[in-house]
Amino acid sequence: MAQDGPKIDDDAPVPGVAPYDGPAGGWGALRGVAVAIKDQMGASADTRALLQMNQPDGFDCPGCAWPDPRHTSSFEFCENGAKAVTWEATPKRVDPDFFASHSVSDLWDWSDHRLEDAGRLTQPLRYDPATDHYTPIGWDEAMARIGAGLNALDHADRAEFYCSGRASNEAAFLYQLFARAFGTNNFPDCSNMCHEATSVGLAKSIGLGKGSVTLEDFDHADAIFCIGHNPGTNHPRMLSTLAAAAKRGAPIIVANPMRERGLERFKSPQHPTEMLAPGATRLASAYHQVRVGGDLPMVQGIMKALFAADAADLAADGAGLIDRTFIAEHTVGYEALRAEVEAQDWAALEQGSGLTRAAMESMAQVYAKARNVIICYGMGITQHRHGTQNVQQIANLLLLRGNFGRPGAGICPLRGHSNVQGDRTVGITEAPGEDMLARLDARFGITSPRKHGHNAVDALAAMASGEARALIALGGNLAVAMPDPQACFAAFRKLDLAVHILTKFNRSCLLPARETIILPCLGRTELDMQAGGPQWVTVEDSMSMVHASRGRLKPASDDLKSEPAIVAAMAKATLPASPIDWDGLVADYDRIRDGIAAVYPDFHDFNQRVRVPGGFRLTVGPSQRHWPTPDGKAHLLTAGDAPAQDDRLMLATIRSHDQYNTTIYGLNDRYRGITGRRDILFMNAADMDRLGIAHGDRVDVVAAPDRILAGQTAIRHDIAAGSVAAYYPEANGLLPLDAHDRQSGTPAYKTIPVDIRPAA
Ligand SMILES: Nc1nc2c(c(=O)[nH]1)N[C@H]1C(S)=C(S)[C@@H](COP(=O)(O)OP(=O)(O)OC[C@H]3O[C@@H](n4cnc5c(=O)[nH]c(N)nc54)[C@H](O)[C@@H]3O)O[C@H]1N2
Ligand SMILES: Nc1nc2c(c(=O)[nH]1)N[C@H]1C(S)=C(S)[C@@H](COP(=O)(O)OP(=O)(O)OC[C@H]3O[C@@H](n4cnc5c(=O)[nH]c(N)nc54)[C@H](O)[C@@H]3O)O[C@H]1N2
Ligand SMILES: [Mo]
Repeated sequence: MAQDGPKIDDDAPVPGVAPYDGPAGGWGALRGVAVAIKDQMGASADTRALLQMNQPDGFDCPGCAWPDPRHTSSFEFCENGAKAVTWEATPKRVDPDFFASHSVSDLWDWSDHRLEDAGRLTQPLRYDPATDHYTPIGWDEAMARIGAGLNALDHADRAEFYCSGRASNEAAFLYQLFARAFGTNNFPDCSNMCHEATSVGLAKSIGLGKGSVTLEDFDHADAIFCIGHNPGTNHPRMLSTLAAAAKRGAPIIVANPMRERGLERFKSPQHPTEMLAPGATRLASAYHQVRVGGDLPMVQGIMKALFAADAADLAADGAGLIDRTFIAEHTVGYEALRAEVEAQDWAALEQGSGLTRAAMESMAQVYAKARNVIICYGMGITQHRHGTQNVQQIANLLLLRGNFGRPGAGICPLRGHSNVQGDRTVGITEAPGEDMLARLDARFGITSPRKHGHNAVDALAAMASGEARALIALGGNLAVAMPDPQACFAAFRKLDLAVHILTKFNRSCLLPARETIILPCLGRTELDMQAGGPQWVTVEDSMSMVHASRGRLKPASDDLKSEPAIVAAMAKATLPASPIDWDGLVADYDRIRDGIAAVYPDFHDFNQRVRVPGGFRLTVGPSQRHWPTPDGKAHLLTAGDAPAQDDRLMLATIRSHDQYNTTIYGLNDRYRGITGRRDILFMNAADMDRLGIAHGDRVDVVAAPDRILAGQTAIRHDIAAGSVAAYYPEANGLLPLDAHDRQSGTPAYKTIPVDIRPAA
């Protein structure tokens, strides 16, 4: 029977560390919401916003990209969605007094939590190097300075246009139009740090870098695999879906180095009867603690066992376990894949994955027994040097039994930001196709650059070398989100122009360029009033559903603008001779949507179709067994070189339950038993014993002589041997900028070889 928490009873107590025995969800989640409301909204909380979340006529929750059930109007409760919303709808403000009393140097010493907790931005700001303070500036002057700064560049490619994944389709589309009209395809994007391995990997294997399943498919799956993601914290609404599958007896197979409560047990805060009953729904039917970075050999092991079972079945006059009709009709590459997998040696697969052969065989058995299988995965798969190969081996496993294009089967990458997928769909890409550019040019009368631009790693490298001189950031906290703060912070400080379009002040704003401007924008929850009346926006979830989002709250200040309005104002100030009617587009977002439809045929009749409650689904070829690859086939792809074995411990950076990426809501990580602190290094008991480290010892985590995360508290945790984990972003200094997946550029945030030694 699975053990439910770290076994630390024999150890001396460590402050803020105690096993968490409850299920995911449950009363703890309800208390979490109450705390978020009290901390952020105060006693006179206006909680109406929470009730409009994910309603057909409300706003899309900015918390994650998990889809909404299509045909319910009941309130979908989610603790972390509530945190995201209260964080945005808080009455706290950073106003001119705040910036008059705190210099940039003072604020540098504030924690990331304290910086954002100070409240919402209220007006445009400009950094004054003479006083080291931000001071208010009017919108017109801000725009004039941005226009002048961009026009002072000797080439458009010296500007980087970063996009974080909360921007709506409308904002993102205008943003790429502006950057391309200006003359560059430099689009570093948060997706580059996240699911780029999916975009690149799946595009080559099934022809489309997106998931193939819908939410309804989960009702028909005979088995679900959850590899490298932590839904209890990062996609809490997914737990209802998993619980429903578990209740009807579908096995849920987990592969994760850490025992995550949200994959083990769940009590739905949605159901009063469940809340009052003892116990909880058990989720994982089997939990395999793969070692950090061990997924590629694990999936190869599952395939090896499948091929062996297939051969045995054929020998016994069975029909075999491989879907040969599907393979013949729909795929290429079968023989090469089978040869590569069969050539693997079990001892190496066991060592690489940290799992026994029997464990991998049991996974293969569940996989082969189920008619329809969904495999879900997250950052535990993508954020590795072999992220693209990891993704492709998962696709291989599914293809071998034809698990695409029928109900209850398919691949399910769990996207991060609520519109990260949509932003890419509507043009935020450094490598645009010719068709799209031609249609963009025809519609808007511009000549887009054809030269491909920078992704996030390229952009930071260009900023560090001095090649890039300007950065415009539509949301996010790029300097903190990227690896290698040593290099990234310096790169930011070298810029001539930095513009941050944000709801909240963050550390990236504390790295001033020669000219630094902060533009405060409306958030998802707020009413967006333009010349043509109230506007709404659209987003695309993880399952390619496009739907509307309508904010209704009074904006945090009268001096905020919407993201589309800000982008249009920057464009007008930078490109006074532009043929584009920027004001017209912003007056009525239907016109932006008509533009999207003109450039992307899949958005035909966009304005009509998105007005249907629940929206519509974009074309996902692989869901219909249509493979938009050059040869029209799905590709079984070999992995090539295996991840290099490293005798050192492998560190993964992870999110706590109280954080949203670089936004730190609080210092607890409830499901992992951590309260009030983040200086934790999660370790395996055997590793600690071997290294002579006791529970609660202060240690330094050493990736290289100049890459040390000092003064962490090592704790015994239920994590795979050879693996350690620490929180992001604190641990980002351990990772150099060039440690990334060669094919997709995704930073290897979850394969950082380290040594642990007593704190200096
Ligand atoms: N509340 C909240 N919600 C969020 C976010 C947030 O920060 N807070 N972030 C959003 C974003 S942008 C994203 S991308 C998603 C992220 O959602 P997830 O993909 O769940 O992200 P992580 O917390 O980074 O890592 C998830 C899991 O990967 C496991 N893991 C680490 N290394 C490995 C490995 O080598 N192999 C395997 N199999 N597993 C491994 C960890 O133990 C952890 O359970 O969530 C989104 N939703
Ligand atoms: N070590 C390590 N590093 C990682 C990761 C990891 O797992 N480990 N994960 C990576 C991943 S998956 C991602 S996606 C990136 C995230 O990278 P980013 O997307 O750049 O970072 P966020 O922390 O999500 O951005 C937070 C800021 O967004 C602003 N914001 C919030 N809402 C809005 C809005 O509606 N509009 C605008 N304009 N601004 C808004 C707020 O001002 C806030 O300060 O980090 C990556 N970095
Ligand atoms: Mo992400």
